Amino acid sequence: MGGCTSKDDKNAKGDETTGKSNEMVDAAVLDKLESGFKKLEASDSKSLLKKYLTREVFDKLKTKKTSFGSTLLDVIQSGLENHDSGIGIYAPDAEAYTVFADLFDPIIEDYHGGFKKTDKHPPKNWGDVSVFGNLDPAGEFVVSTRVRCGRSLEGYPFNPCLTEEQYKEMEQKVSSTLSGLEGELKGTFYPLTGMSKEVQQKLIDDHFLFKEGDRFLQAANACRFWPTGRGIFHNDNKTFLVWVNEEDHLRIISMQMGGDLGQVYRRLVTAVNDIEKRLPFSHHDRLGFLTFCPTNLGTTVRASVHIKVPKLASNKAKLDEVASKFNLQVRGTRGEHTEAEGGIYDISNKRRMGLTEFDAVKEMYDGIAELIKIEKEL
Ligand code: ADP
Ligand code: DAR
Repeated sequence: MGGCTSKDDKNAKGDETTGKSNEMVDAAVLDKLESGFKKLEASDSKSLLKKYLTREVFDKLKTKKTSFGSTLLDVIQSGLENHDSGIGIYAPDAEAYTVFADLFDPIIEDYHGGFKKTDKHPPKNWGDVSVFGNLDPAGEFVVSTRVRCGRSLEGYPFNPCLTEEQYKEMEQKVSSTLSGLEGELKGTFYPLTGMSKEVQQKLIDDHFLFKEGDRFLQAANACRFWPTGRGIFHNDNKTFLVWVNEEDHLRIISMQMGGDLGQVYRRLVTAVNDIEKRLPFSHHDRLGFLTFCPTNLGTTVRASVHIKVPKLASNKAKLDEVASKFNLQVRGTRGEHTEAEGGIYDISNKRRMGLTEFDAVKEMYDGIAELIKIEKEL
């Protein structure tokens, strides 16, 4: 149940200055919220939604709406339907971060290692791109390296509030912009509409394309009109890719086999700087670059390796414990909410806010180097 209305209705629905709708939250939404809240409270969910959605916060926020018409239900329905969520909330539009700040701020502080509601994310800073070398020159542990960031197009809300027309408009805007990229970044846009299931599955299996039917995104109303407006741009050797309208408007990705984080990082920085000259991105003075999920705000950067550390991984709890000491997050081979296949783990920086792009990648670089050192000593 998406509460969003198109921006054009904003004048009828919301106040231009406060960004809040003066329309009441309807009874059906309030009923759904109340029953979902009670079920979550009674569950053994470990989500940050459960941890921070107290009865007091719930009662304070349940009658609020953004100028897009987004309600608390639009924010929390994924976590209400998936008690195994890690986080459980998404922002249906950028204003939600302000209107529902009493819930977003403690979750942001918890996830990003202490980014308080009074903190301000630092300006974009890619740092000295020559600093990072190869994490594993001998190729003993690291299978492949990837660095990605998310970007939202200015003037468009997030998935739950997008109209079918907007999806088509964004796809057209992005694909024509990316067609102007030169050199190593030169490539082709492939719409998901019309892509054969075989080609799609091969791209997913090779870790180039996002998986389909993510239940967390579906429950967040992020998959409406699928596959309209969705697609992937990539260069010939698939070391530079851009996802269009999966979870975020854009995921800009650099990746290659082996452990040369320096080359991967330099490629990403060149690409983002180039695209940024052609497309205006949504940026918030305090939260940094805006994304659908609060875990990706700020730098939006996730730098990861596909890595085999068989001794450390013989005890998964130990691997998680050691990784978290270096602010690293362990995922399965196919990414979030998946298991390792053939002993390959996706390990990346966890923090994305309250530090620069350079710092986020350095945290991964230093942490992975430590993991490899520990693995060698076992
Ligand atoms: P993200 O949110 O960064 O896109 P996901 O967890 O959704 O991450 O993973 C997206 C895809 O990227 C998955 O197929 C995953 O296997 C792949 N991936 C992540 N890191 C690497 C890596 N270092 N090498 C190869 N593929 C990777
Ligand atoms: N389904 C969400 C995912 C949280 C972080 N990952 C993102 N945004 N892809 C959860 O709460 O588990």
